[in-house]
Amino acid sequence: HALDHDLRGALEANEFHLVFQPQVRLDTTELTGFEALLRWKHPTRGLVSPAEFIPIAEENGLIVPIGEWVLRTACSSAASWPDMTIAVNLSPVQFRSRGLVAMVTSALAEAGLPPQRLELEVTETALLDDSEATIEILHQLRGLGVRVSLDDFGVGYSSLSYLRKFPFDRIKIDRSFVGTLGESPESVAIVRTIASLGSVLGVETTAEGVETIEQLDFVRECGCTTVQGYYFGRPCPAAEVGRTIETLN
Ligand code: G
Ligand code: G
Ligand code: MN
Ligand code: NA
Repeated sequence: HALDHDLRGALEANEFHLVFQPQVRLDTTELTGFEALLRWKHPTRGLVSPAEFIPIAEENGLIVPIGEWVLRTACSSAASWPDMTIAVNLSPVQFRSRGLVAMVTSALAEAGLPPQRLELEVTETALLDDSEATIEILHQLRGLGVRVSLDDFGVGYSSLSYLRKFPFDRIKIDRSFVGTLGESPESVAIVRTIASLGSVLGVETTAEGVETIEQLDFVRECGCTTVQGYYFGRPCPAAEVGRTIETLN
């Protein structure tokens, strides 16, 4: 794969950057923090979507150093913001690499970021294989004081059993459900049910991909606690975070 070859030099060549998407509380419409999302500016192809290059980086193992760069960069950016959380995605492959907990500890220390301000997003594919070992690492991460959320909830296989195996701080409802609320009674029922599940379990629920006022009103009425989506803001470069904070507060 051509991208495989090009990815190998991308970190060194400084071709990655992060963008940050706001997350907003539904009861007060206060900004609670941002999710860091990775972008790769390829020298000839231009922006390549993470949906395209992350699977390749997972395959060739580069996701480990790239993921470390993401975490360190995100923590150091967030350290200069007001008291808000920074959410960072972790690949399942990073859980299988040695030294994840030590790396997170060091990233927090180096950035001077209090652990409570870091939230790690894990998809259930991370928990699929070797789940005992992964759950143990999640407990160690939680032991550092960081928050842990279950990302893309509802699109995998046995989501519900993971809620019993580990006390996640947050469930992020996959944007495919929110995006189809207008045409799918199934999506309506699923979003309602996940929001109630979160409220019964005492776990925060974030509705992802909220783009319209109708979707916003619906997920609020369902009892979701936070939203993330184009309605409140697209992912923006670090330099624009300050303005986003001013606009939303
Ligand atoms: O930002 P965008 O919608 O293009 O992201 C596409 C996918 O890439 C999403 O599933 C998102 O979780 C994933 N992604 C974005 N940034 C990162 C990252 O830093 N690490 C990992 N592992 N996945 C990421
Ligand atoms: O899978 P994960 O939740 O980590 O990734 C979030 C992805 O969703 C990012 O790629 C981001 O660009 C995308 N995203 C965020 N908000 C919206 C939205 O309102 N609509 C759509 N279509 N995509 C969104
Ligand atoms: Mn995510
Ligand atoms: Na998601």
